[in-house]
Amino acid sequence: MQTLRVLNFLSLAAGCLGHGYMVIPSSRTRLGAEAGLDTCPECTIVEPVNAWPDVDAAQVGRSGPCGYNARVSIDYNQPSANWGQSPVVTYAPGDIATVQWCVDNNGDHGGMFSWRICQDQAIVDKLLDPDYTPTLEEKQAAEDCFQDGVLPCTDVSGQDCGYNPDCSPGQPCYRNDWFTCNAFQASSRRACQGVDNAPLGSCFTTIAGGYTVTKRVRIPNYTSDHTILSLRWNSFQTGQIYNTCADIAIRGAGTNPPTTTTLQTSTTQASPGSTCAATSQVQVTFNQLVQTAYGETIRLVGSTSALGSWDVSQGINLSAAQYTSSRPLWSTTVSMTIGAQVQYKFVRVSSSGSVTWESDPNRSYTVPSDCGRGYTVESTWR
Ligand SMILES: [Cu+2]
Repeated sequence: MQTLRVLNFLSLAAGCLGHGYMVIPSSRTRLGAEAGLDTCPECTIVEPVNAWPDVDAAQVGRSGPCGYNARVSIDYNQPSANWGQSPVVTYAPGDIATVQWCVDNNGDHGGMFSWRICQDQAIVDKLLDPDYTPTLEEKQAAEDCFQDGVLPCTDVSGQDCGYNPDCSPGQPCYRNDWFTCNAFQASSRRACQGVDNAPLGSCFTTIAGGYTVTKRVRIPNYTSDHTILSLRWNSFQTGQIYNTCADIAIRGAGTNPPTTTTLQTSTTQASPGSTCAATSQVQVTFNQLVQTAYGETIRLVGSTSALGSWDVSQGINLSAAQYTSSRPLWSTTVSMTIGAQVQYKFVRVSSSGSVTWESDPNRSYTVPSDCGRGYTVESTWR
């Protein structure tokens, strides 16, 4: 295995093995991985390019705003049976949305990233036709539109919007409308993994495990029944850019399907939200990545009566309906009271009934107070 890794390493001109991709909302690349078609979602990359210090300079070529994964020859700028046919989430204009990407432990190159929406439907439509592969010119035109549609960090009140510590005043990267990773060489909380400081494995990558990178963006006052949210990450360490995208809708107010937040941000994410009654319930989905043997089940047990009051026999069984070898997902959705503060753990129950608890400390979660939405908590067995 070690020999194989060295050979792989030498065969890559830029010499790095893993990078990053959008996970929330669910990107075309994530869907490609979950469908088993993309064996390295974090490897959707455009290189070699000038990625730093001028973060706008590079042409995107075949990568377009949605990315091209050369490892598996998938062009994510074109919808397929598994992605791109319909929105994965509906936002309302002006919504504050929690968004997240995942950086691989072996390719955390630092730098800066931006979240973008192109407000020209005719341009975006080129990326929404399953029977059409956009040309290089159309991909670049789309990328230019997305760059004009950066969702500034500074549009979300209370959000820290810093300057990249690897960029000096006067350089084109010295801007805080984009989001920044931490200093590439920082001794603690380094580079992009330092943004959330989440544990290794807090999101899925194929090479060395991922770290979440979570931010909030303001959805523009623009409506579309089907458009695209694009993430662009310009790496500081290497001449590489990573583009990924998700299919979204922006319309009206009200009918929002579940959107997702993560454990790492849930306590700071509680927005004032709508004027729902204090006793209102919201649907919270718990997604737990845990490898299990045949006959084992995973159960959610916690401090509230809905979670069994720490009695394993009263806990909630998770479903393995979405479990695959590449993504061992156990999941359940629970109705919870807004604002409630809960502590919980997952337990593994063997076919004989013996119980294994997760390690300490207890997990904690504050149910957000915006009752118009559902929420998802992503975690990995520990
Ligand atoms: Cu890389």
